[in-house]
Amino acid sequence: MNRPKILIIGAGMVGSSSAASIAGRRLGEVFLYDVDEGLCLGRAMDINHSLPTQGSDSYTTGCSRLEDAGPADIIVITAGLARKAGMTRLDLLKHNAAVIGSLAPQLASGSPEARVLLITNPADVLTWHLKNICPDMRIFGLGCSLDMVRLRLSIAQTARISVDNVAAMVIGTHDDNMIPLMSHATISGIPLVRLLSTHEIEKISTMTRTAGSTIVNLMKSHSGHYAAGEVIAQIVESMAMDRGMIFPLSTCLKGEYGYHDTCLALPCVVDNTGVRKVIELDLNDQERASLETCARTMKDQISSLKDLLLP
Ligand code: 2OP
Repeated sequence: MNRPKILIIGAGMVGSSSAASIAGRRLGEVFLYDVDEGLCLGRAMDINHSLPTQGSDSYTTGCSRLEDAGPADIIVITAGLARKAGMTRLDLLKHNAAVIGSLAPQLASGSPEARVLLITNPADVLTWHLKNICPDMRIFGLGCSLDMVRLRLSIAQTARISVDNVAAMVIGTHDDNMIPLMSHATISGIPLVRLLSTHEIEKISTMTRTAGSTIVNLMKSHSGHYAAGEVIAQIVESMAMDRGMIFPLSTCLKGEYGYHDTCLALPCVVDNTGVRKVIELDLNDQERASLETCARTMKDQISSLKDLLLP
């Protein structure tokens, strides 16, 4: 990809944090779209003012009409309501499904070749929704990528080891059912189970699952955005620079792990084609059962979505 055009949809906190991090990493030409013209123009100006200190000339252009951005190589969708205290991600489904549905035709006609990363919650079922409307587009969701970073951090802090030496994976769905794969986590190749106690490992797993809700409950009317922005920028970097990094993105499965016509977060190799491959892990019986719980939850969410979409 030659200096890709990266379109961020939604200039809220997650969208603008992502745009700032993508521009700071010099990944391409950034467009920040929002229906609120003042918001996207102001955020773009603020982001651009930060770039000289980072040696970056990946300028951000604010736009309130999607057509002004032109065809994009990479699209990040953050538009929609964010979670507030007391809300589940599913509470957002009705409103955000309508937002995604209204964007879909313009994305399909304006940027049919784009790799589309969907962030808006509930992200797994909305990934299914968008892929269902635009089956020929390369669409995937954030999945458990943010949760994976939270897990790595928690392991590093507990073991008092640099996070650079921690490898860990979270799969399933970006909700309370997510599966931190503690049996697969390693520190410099040494299985975590040999370095930390069962109690410590259970505590890390719980902290990972509850981190997003903890932030929302602390801030009441806001959810986290700094970490999401950085993780999104890293995924975009893997596409823009063809790095082949591995993230647990949510993709619509075609038989992987035995599932069809549903979206689950599983380890994906991300390169300039988008998701090159879903990696099949050897799961133990408990992990397999937990993945089945995620799959059942997704099935219910897809049914709820279909009911909502009935005329
Ligand atoms: C998070 O996990 C709100 O889903 C978002 O922080």
